[in-house]
Amino acid sequence: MPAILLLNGPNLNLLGTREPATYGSTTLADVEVRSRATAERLGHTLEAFQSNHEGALIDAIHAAGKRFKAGELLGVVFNPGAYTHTSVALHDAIAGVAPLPVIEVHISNVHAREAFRHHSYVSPAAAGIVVGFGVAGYDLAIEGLVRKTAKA
Ligand code: CA2
Repeated sequence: MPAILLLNGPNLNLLGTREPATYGSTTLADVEVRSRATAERLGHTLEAFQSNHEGALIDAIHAAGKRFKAGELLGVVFNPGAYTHTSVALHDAIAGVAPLPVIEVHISNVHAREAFRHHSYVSPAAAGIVVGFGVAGYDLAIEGLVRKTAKA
């Protein structure tokens, strides 16, 4: 069974250590453990990568595209953090490896926050979007990815 890649962008390594009112008190390590359990329950392995660097995230998406082509990867669950609202380069990276399915996740409801969080450069290239369910959104995104890619 192909693997699922869980990708997290800038500052998400701080999850569970600050701003609990917005992001909760679960750490990124906890999220990765829970996501792995969800993926395995659905018959997939999970690989996790976090970076604070835009180029490293782009490289990870390019590598995921190659592995998707080789049949080794089902898709990507991606929280691009603040790069969501700034990065044409991430948009182009995801569009450039189509049809690799990328599910965009946001822990908080970005639409209920500051106006600068309302626009996403990633969303037009994403296969699906999960917003505002707290860290449970990662599990919902894994489930959505598996359902979306299920062979009839
Ligand atoms: O709601 C989300 O998941 C976000 O992608 C999180 C980003 C934010 O810039 C987006 O607008 C929405 C911020 C990630 C920073 O995470 C932290 C977690 C704990 C403490 C400090 C930062």
